Amino acid sequence: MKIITAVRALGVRAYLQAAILAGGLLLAPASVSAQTVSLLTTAPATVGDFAPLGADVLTPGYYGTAVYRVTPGGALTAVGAFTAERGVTVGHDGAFYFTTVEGVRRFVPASGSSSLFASRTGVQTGITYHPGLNVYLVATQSNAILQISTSGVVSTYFNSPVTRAFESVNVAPNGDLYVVSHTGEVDVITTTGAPAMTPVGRVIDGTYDIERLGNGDYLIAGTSGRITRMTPAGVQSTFVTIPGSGLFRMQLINGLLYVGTFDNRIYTVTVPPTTTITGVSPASGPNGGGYPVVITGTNFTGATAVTFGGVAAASYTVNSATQITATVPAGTIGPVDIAVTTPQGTSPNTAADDFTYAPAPVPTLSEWAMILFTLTLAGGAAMIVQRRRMTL
Ligand SMILES: [Ca+2]
Ligand SMILES: [Ca+2]
Repeated sequence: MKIITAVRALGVRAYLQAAILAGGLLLAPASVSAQTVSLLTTAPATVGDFAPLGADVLTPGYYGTAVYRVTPGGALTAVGAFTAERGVTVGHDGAFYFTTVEGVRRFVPASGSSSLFASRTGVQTGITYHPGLNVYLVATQSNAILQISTSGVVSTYFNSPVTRAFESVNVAPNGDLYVVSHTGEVDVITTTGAPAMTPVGRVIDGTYDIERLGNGDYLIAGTSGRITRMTPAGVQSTFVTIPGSGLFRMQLINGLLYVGTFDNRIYTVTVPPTTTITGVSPASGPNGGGYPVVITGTNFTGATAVTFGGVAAASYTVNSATQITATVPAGTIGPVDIAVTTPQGTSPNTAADDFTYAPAPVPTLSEWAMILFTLTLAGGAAMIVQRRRMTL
């Protein structure tokens, strides 16, 4: 197995700094950002997208005469004798659904049998099953995204108001769609109510596929061989470059990014750990700030920023990879989102990172009683002083 390791410039610097600090001991810091690219196998044909089958993956031979099953060790076997196209997804019934020139074909690996599930030409590109909508969504390399019911009825789900060549459609954890066009545009389409599209950004590359990291950043496969990382705000960087003649489809499966190239190779790429917030204690406090809160989560090592509603924490200490103590900055009354930024990215916005600024505290009834008692004592003392003065 050929191993190529791509270490980003940031990772090299951090590694060297750690080596110098350690007095020459080669200790890699936990914050090193690097993707390891490994050649898994070479297929008889260019392969399309990937779907998990236990620890293995299934992938269509694009214009080949079979679909392939590949083990984690790279052993490849032909398992379905039909001509598939680019897309595959695990379906509502656990079977596999492939796009083909004649429509969507349902395949059951255990029996090796396949049948035409939905007859429709022009659905050669990406397919995904949306559990919330209980339909299959199919890109058409045009402005349209089709939906297919679980009984195989095809209709239009969405038509873009601007020119697109939708190539790969995928479902985010919140149920929204993230879509890439062959011409590089990345869009989010909301699925609650009437679908509505918001552009995220565009890569200058031919593009067949998109994926999403745990922190919400997108990975876009380019025909140049480059995988571009794009934040939800559209900021781009190079994630990794794969050798060979350009990238076709890719899929995150079992913590690895499976990538197919036009020269029939299948690579796996490691993905960075995700920074997430799982809890904040206390989850509310006075809006004046200046007190500590404990933030728990994952992969906090090397944190470079902690923010409350976009405002930097007054100070913070990374106690461990899973805990940060931050001093709350002043804010306006109401809820805000806490975010932690590390070399792996910024934590995604979830309910677990919510913090509420409350009004400055007013004394409780018992506190009022204490204040009254203190004032009475002070008043009494003042009267005694006065009397003594009068008697002198
Ligand atoms: Ca994919
Ligand atoms: Ca939140």
